[in-house]
Amino acid sequence: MSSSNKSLPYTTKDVHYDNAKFRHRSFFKVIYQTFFTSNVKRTSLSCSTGKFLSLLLIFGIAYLMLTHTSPANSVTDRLGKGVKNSKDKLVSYGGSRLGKLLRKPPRLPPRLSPDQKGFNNSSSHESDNLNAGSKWIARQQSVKDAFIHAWSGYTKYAIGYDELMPVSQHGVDGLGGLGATIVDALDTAMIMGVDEVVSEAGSWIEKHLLDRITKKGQVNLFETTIRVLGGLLSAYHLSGGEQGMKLTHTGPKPTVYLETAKNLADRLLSAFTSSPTPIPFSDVILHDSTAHPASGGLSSTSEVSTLQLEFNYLSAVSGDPKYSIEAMKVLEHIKTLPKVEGLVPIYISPQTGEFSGENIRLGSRGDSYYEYLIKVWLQQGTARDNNLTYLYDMYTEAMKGVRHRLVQKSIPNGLVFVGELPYGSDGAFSPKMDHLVCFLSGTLALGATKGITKEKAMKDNLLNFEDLENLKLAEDLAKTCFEMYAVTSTGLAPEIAYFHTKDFSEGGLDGGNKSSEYVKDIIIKPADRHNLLRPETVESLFVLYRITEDPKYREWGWQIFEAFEKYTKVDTGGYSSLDDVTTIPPHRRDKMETFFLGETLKYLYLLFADSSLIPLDKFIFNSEAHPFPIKGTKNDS
Ligand code: DMJ
Repeated sequence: MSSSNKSLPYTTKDVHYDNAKFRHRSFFKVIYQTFFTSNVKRTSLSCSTGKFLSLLLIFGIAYLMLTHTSPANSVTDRLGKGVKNSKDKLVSYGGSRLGKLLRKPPRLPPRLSPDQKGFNNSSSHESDNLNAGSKWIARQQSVKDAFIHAWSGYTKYAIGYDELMPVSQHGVDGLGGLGATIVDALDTAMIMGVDEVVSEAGSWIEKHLLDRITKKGQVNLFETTIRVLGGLLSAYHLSGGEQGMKLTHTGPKPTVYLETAKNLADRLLSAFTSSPTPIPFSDVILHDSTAHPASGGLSSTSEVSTLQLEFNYLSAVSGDPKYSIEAMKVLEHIKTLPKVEGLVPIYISPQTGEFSGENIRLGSRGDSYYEYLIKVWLQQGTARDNNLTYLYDMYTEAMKGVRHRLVQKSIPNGLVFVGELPYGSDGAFSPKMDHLVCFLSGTLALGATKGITKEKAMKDNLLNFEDLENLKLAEDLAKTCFEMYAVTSTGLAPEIAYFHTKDFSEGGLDGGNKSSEYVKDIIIKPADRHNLLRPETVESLFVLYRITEDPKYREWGWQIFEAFEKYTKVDTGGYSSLDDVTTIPPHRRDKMETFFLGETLKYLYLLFADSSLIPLDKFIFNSEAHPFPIKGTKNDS
């Protein structure tokens, strides 16, 4: 695939950007070069008509120079100053009416975000590359605009609350009241270079978060770890902590993020230490550092196994091993439990340490167990091969199990999907796939090449049979996840889809887009038609684009982004989840989930960015898209 990509219209190289093309040249240099370095021009100067026309041209240009006032700051700058939507991009250039008539917009370089600087265009198809590069830079800018619009709604109506209700213009504390949107969004703002948001979010954290942590009540261990602890830790690294990247020069000192993270984690540790087994309780009372099981007593398998990247990284940067030790006990314990070809039930008991029930799926409550097996191993970097190989083995076995037990193809058009075993290994297969399962495509690709491109991995002979199988499944699954969007009237995926198979069919429940080739393959039940602005598909498109360099993943991501813009954007600020993606106009649910800023927009931005921004062989993204450096790598991008 990747070798053939070389001849496609755009590859990662195409986003390389030759800033020299737009280097500033002075007015006099332009005139000099125009009239005294070209033979043709010299000839024209030698006849009197030519001289007259030349003088006219010089006066014309001089007139424009004098009447010209600089355009308002660049789009990037204006966005940084709070411009809220693309309509506001129409700016007045000033000057006289004649000037306006004569003047073309100056050919200025697009303002580059930190990541876009230093591109080096060495391709022979320079202008094609430049066009393709400009196209993706413009699209990246649109995602940044969307982020600023989302943030502006949140700050207007919900600052300090966990989430924004953009339609009713309220805030709501659905995650325990730690201002989750602020912490989840912070590193996205750093990556996008939106300094105003970095500074606003950073100072809110500095002023309020510690106080909230010491006073608030019940929080969910998993949600608080991936969103708040994860967000603080990546902000610590990206703002220069641990000699990290220093993507930003604004906001508080990195140690503010680290100290807040430590205080929070010290309280979260009670979920581990109060449990009679290595499986933590699901809920923590922050103000008194106590913990208890969820009602019903069980923890979700994905929740207890999706804490380790965060706790490991905190141990690494704080120098205190206690966080890592407690979190890793969970995986060491799960290693000893019986499984079905590496697949595990979605519930586990903190009281007994055993799995509970037989329901096996890679959707809700199961998903990130599989994600963290490989990511925690990858996080070890250079220490991978002498440490934690059991995680790699568990992952490899589980993915074989997925391919053997859970993967089927739809009819009539053969979309590859991952179904469920709700009654365990001996029960019937269910052709149900949560949108959440779409994370798997990216994880499979990452696990196969360990973050380098497929082309390089193939050239260096690094892919074994399992890797190739997993990569193939990753690509097939990404297609299916994309078609889950394309098959609906709105172009947005439902929360859950069913697939038409020889054993399962239900008429009249299609997504509404009759022109989709897959309208008969994908079944959407009325109760599953909502869309929560989830990230999993664009997350996988981002990873697959980085690994395969196939531009179709970028085009798919753009199509999804446009649908979000069209149907979920709320004019007054923010984006809203939807009740039904199969009807137009879709009814809005009035909720902007924190992961829309923390994950969805971040992954879209990175999908359109140069691959040197947060490279996948140097960073590992936690389940909420917060990047942590891989051990032993130097992150100087
Ligand atoms: C996020 O909070 C995380 O990605 C989590 O692991 C699963 N679900 C949501 C987004 O859909």
